[in-house]
Amino acid sequence: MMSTPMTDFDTAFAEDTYKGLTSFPKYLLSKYIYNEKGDKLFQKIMEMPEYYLTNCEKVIFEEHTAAIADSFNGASGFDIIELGAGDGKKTKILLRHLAEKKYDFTYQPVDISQHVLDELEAALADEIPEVKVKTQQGTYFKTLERLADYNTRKKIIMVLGSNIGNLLHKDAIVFLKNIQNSMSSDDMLFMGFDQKKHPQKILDAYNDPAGITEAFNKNLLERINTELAGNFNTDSFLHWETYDPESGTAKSFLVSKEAQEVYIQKLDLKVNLEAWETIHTEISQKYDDAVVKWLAKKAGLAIETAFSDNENCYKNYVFRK
Ligand code: AVJ
Repeated sequence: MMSTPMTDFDTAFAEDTYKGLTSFPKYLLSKYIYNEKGDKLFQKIMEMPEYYLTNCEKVIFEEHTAAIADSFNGASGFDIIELGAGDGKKTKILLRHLAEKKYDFTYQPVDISQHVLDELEAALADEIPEVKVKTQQGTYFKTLERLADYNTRKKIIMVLGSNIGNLLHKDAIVFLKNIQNSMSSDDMLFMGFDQKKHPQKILDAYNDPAGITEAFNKNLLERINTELAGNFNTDSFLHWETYDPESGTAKSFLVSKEAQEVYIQKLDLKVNLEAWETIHTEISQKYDDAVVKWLAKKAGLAIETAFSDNENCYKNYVFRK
């Protein structure tokens, strides 16, 4: 007899997990990696030598600080709205310059977590007290809508870290369109896109020998265990990374090393995995100018200029409506 599928879920995490593990092929959504432990593991990833993205973007900020500030064209004052600010390490380089040159601006980091914002605000008050900070707690798009309503100054919307790379192109276009909607003709979008490069360098960034990325990926299973009362044995899964140089898509998988049955109590769900069956967990898209131009166009945006490191490893693009 077929068991009745569950239809009422307590949380989006429960619902998305149910959907992903009853699909074929199986998948889980990478956004759920980021609980407290996932955040810490991502911090560690950003410090690994293999994870070149963070350093490349930092180099761009260091080497092109003045040119980036100039590109904002903000003589009559502007507000920097940063979506997903984190610890603001890279942004601080720019903020310091803007403060020194006495630009008339505010810095408005947006994050879902008030805790993250409080820490960032305290750090900025300590390190660059001249910067006017106005934290914005909330989801990206609710906040952007709110700001579009009452903010009359020029907005520079910043999204760093190639965070867009977790989205399939069709979802990236929706993401960009949402931002575009909140922009007036004077506003700008400043956004980081990791670039196509030697495939081995990409594979190494997502498959470090210390196993930090593996732990990060497996945190999805641990989160199911703790929040949904699952009994995944994380040792029975391999972390596996692929990169397709044609599409520019890096993909993370958890591969079941053996046939197994997992039970997730809060979903009342038995999950059967064959030996070597996969659970797809994350994409990390790599781009080139043509693809970025195409995505932007689809979203009603145009590339104004771009900043890059010497090896074109990573690029920050400036878009206008
Ligand atoms: C935060 C989405 C930019 O895909 O490069 C790092 C997340 N995953 N290592 C990325 C991540 C595995 C990261 N982003």
